[in-house]
Amino acid sequence: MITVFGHKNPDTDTICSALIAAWWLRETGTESQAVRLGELNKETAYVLEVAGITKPELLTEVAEGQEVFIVDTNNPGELPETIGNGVLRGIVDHHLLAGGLKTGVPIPVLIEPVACTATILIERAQSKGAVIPREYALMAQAAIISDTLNGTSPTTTPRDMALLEQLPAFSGMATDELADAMFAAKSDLSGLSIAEIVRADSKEYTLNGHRVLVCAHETTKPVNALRIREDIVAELATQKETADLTGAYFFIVDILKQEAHLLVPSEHESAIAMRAFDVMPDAAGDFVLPGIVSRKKQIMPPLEAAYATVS
Ligand SMILES: [Mn+2]
Repeated sequence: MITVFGHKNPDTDTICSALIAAWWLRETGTESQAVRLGELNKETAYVLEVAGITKPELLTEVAEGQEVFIVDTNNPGELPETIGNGVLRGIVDHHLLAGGLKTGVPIPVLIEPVACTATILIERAQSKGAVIPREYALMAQAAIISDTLNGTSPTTTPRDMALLEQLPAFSGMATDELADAMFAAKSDLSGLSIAEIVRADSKEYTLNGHRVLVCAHETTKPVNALRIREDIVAELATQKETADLTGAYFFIVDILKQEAHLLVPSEHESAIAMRAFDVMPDAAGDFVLPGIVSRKKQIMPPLEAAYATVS
């Protein structure tokens, strides 16, 4: 039995790709099951509901000798601390090679420069002649919509777009219709604590020896987050303190306007932001960054460059 999972703070690609990979492993004769490393966000919960798929079980630790297959990350920092107990059976991902994972034997590793892990998995299955079942087509379509912001993110490749055009024939749902519903679900902050909002789509990075938290809240209703701006800034300060981080950043990514609104908790982040994005803060101390929507492609490279000069 192979246990399949993606990264902590799971997003739609991580959950859907784990489910798709587990399905494909079963189709090819290997018993397998998808699990999750954290709570689902509202977008992902909506997608599973429409697909008619039960939420995967929560995995808190990897047991000694447990066979695992990893999707949508290859970074040990985004995996359970007990990952070393497991026997790694494969990786399918679309992120930078982080290093640090160890195996006792060679395993299949497939990391490709596309916008979404589900793209790689579905292409693989189709190349072996698979007809994608409705629910898996829908989850793949949703994962691509999520990771490409429905084709608008600069991470989008022709391979992702080709599937976005092809998958509705199998899922029975138009891409724009699915995207609108997903983004509405993701933009709804009701019932969430400030800590949940800040941590929902956050990743920790080590830049030139400095640990920083970079949160991306993708939304079609930026006003929902801007309304609680003060609380978010206070929560960033708390997270910095408790996790002993050098910096914490909260990017409100306006999917419709295609711009980011950056909230920061102190002078440190403000100075870094000015250097990284060559902008001045507004009256509230926030930064408006036109055209910035992708953490991977547009946020991390300039942040990394800015931290390169911080001792
Ligand atoms: Mn992904």
